Amino acid sequence: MSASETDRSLSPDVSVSGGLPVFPRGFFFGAATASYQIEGGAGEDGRGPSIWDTYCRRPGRITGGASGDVACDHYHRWPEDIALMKDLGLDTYRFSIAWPRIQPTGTGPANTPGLDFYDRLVDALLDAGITPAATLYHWDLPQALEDTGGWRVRSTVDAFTDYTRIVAERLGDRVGRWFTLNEPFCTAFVGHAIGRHAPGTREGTPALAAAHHLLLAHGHAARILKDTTRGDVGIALNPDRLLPATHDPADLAACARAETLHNTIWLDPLLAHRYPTTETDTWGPLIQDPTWRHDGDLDIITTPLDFLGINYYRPITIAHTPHQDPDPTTRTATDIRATETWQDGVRHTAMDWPVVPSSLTDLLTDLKHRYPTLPPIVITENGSAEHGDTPGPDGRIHDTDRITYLHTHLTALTHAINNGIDIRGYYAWSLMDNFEWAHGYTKRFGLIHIDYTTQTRTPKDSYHWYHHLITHHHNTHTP
Ligand code: IFM
Repeated sequence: MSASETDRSLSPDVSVSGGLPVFPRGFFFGAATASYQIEGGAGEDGRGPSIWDTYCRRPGRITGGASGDVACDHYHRWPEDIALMKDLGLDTYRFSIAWPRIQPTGTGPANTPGLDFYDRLVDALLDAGITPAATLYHWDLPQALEDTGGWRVRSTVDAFTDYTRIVAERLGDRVGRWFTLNEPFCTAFVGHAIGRHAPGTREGTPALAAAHHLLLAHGHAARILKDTTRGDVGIALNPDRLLPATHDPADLAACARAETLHNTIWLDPLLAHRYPTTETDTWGPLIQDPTWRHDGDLDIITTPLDFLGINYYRPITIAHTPHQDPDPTTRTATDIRATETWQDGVRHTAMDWPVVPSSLTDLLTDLKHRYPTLPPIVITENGSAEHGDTPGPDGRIHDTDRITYLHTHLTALTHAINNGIDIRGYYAWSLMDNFEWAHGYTKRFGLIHIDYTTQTRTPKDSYHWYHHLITHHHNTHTP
């Protein structure tokens, strides 16, 4: 780990100085990306197809018919990208490893050129003084595993365990921080119930089985990483701050069901060795015979975490609605008589997401109350997609809305630290504009602008602001 990360004795005395939020000594700053969103090089060096390659080819699924075939061409331009990270002053960089580069069909021997790519990346990050932080799974499942049942079946847990061993053996001496999975909520429910992400299906019980297998895969991987590598181990979840649309009992009950779907189905097994007692209320017949849960699974899932990663963007307001599908046996896992509604009176980003920084403080404070065993927190993603994010006549990108978003959310984080929550670091999403899943390239989250025609990288004003914040932080704590 970099020198700035070695002192873990965080002082609770946090304040604001010179207009910038001030963080405790030892707090680290990073930026995050994910393999399919930036790498490109889709057919190179033996990489196999992933479910996202398949999904992107289905007509009408991705805005503009886009795919991650080329994306930001990071697979070839990574030296330039690391130079930009170094100039930015990052303490740490969170990237994800593409499973289909390591095992093109999801099982079998390692594909050496794929491993070599991440080996070079990790070494170059360390040379630049940046701690590598690797996510094992950010949604690009090898297509061959989907063909045999994907996350719905237990054999995919075994495959993930083998994949973890391969990566741990090659990179385990140098990666400083591991994330097993990114946002399993999205994999299980956006992928298998809403159908807006790969594999793009609308299922009921199988989506719940996928949720369980993801947790189990996490537990097995966490054990391997803890036993065989030098890095800290965690998972990146996206727990949501859910607010009832009104105080009407129907909206309150809908919000409670959404809590199970978004939050407790993940957090209860991980942190409290239990499944939520509200599952039957939420899913009815879909959950009543969970044959995919075996004795002993919770013991594996509850493997202690060195930290919990939290991806946070916005609060979600929930209102009661009737079921979309009246037949309980065919309804999807997200058809729980609850729907997201528009939040009036606040700014919305280009994703139409409400901007409410205080809900980050509230979310973290609430988690601490609910889970006394809450491990140290790392904010693994936070940022905003904004309109008009293109170079002006002066060649610069004056993304003041993004700066305000980052500034206010980082300030909200200092409030959570002041509330006694142990928060160790922050990764901005994202280092650069990239492939925003079903939105294709139409939503830009980056600190660095990408011209997708020329692949020119242009740091936005938010990049310079973040550089200033990081420099200020390190200067504040220089002995
Ligand atoms: O781009 C995504 C990322 O892959 C996962 N978390 C949310 C981001 C913004 O939608």
